[in-house]
Amino acid sequence: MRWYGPNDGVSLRDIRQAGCTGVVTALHQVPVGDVWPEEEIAIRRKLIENAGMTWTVIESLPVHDSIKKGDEARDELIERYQQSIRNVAKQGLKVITYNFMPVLDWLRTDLEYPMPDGSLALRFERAAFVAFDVFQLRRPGAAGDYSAEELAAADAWFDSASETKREKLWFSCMQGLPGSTKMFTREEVLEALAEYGEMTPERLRENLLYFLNAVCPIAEDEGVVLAVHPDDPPMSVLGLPRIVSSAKDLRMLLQGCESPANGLCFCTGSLGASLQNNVPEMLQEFMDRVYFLHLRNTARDTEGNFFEADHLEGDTDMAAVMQVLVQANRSIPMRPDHGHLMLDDLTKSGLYPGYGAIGRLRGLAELRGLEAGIRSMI
Ligand code: DNO
Repeated sequence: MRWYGPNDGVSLRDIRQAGCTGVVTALHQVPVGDVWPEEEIAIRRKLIENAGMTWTVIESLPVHDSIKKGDEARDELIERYQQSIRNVAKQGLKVITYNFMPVLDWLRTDLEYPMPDGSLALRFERAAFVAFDVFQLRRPGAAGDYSAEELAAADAWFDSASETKREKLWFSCMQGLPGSTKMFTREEVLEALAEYGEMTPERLRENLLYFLNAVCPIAEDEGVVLAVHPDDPPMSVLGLPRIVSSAKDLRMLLQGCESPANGLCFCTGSLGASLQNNVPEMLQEFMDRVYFLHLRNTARDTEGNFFEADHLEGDTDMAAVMQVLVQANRSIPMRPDHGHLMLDDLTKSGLYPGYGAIGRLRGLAELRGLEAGIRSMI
């Protein structure tokens, strides 16, 4: 399971009792772009080992926006990233997860979407998101990025929303980076978006490949691999392109840097939120370069809305995914992702959205049962 560090409301003991042998974590206290100091990596590793588990997967070693934008500071920031790679390798870590989403990481419009059983899920509602962009963030030029129907739906959503609902939308969309309790401000987001200027998918991809071709040789030498997390949601957001959303994107990413250190964090939830993606087929195609797995499920519709369903429900055929994995017979670190907020977690504080203990424990237990069942049949 993912652990956000000593301030996480979920303890290492909880994670161990959920049946985990390994923990996925990051030094969230180190500002994006700074080198991860080896001593701090060692302290974190010891904490986890003292709790009876191992730490081999980092999630995430974030890539600075200068590298994504390809501005004049990028070479210096890439050198620092290379140094962090050396430092984590010295501490025995093996997989470095990162993403190439401009400005924001994953994004939802509702962090407390009620399920029929009273648990709470994460949801992305297209009309609410357009309303956020056009009426709340008031991004310059935002209205021009949407169709007349989308704008009308956003208008209707916003008109009928109570003040509390509007506030919840703002709160959900402005969550800071994972592991941070600080929300973004409107100014920060608008400024960061403006700095991207007229970014095209081609240029963003060039910047990604420039980064990969600079860091993968170091990773290879150090015996570690990189694993890119797909875009979440897998579509252009706030007027900026996203380039890790589809099978075509993944092909270009792997072909553009052929180092074996260039790999994927295959997230069935992020990829599965797009109607274009056949997740089990994609897993089969990219299996050799999958170095880390996020297994979760989404229920989606044709309008671009989705919510996070129970791990074995939703639109991705998780049994088919597990079959591909079992047949590949490789040992790949895996974690359940984004559980529902449920049972005692509903009244607990200090939890990060999607990262309560019990919902993820349920997801993990279901996935392990599915795996055991499939293994017993072959
Ligand atoms: C969401 C996570 C992502 C992921 C990063 C990787 O819960 O899957 O935040 O960790 O995008 O850099």
